[in-house]
Amino acid sequence: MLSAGRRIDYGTYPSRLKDLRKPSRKMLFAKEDRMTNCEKRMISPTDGDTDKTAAEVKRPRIYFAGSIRGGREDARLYRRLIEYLKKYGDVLTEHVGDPSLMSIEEAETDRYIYERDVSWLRQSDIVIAECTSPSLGVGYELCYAERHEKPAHILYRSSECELSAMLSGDKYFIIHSYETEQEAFGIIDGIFS
Ligand code: 6IA
Repeated sequence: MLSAGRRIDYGTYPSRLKDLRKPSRKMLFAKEDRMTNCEKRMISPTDGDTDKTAAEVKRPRIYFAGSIRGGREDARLYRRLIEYLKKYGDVLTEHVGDPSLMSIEEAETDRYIYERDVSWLRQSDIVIAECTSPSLGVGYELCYAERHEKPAHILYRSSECELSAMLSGDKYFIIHSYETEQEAFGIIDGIFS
């Protein structure tokens, strides 16, 4: 029994008592219920993972990058690539494939978008970028991936564009040229198998 007024030194006390300081699962889920989907994605990889099976925890976190302000011609293709990528992991950036993104996200500030996307980049296990439509943001994300040693794959249609030398000349990037969507799916199978 602890005597009244005695201080508990959690550093040396048995781990069962240390656990009293941790939030219960009920508290974690109550907190998650109040969060938006974006905020849920921003919590650290360990938070809230308590109830996940080993298989779920192991699923790679995929950061898919595709042009937004650089041009939305391929938005529907991005969506199909993202759907296909879900076979292999959790795609953190599903919004990149949303054809109505330009109107939905109008309320979000650029600083919010930048900080959220960089947080996802840090949490990701692999970056896959579709680079047919040139985009400053995608170039930035690829450079970030390299600096943080995330495997980074670039897919592009060589018949429609010429990749920047800053990408094609950088040996860090794994570059895949494709022409048809089926070929792109085959490349994704190859990346994850
Ligand atoms: O320079 P770009 O806009 O093309 O850059 C595209 C890349 O930056 C994508 O791979 C995204 O991960 C990221 N990015 C740029 N803008 C956004 C955004 N909202 N939302 C999420 N990710 C973004 C912009 C909305 C606005 C046009 C209304």
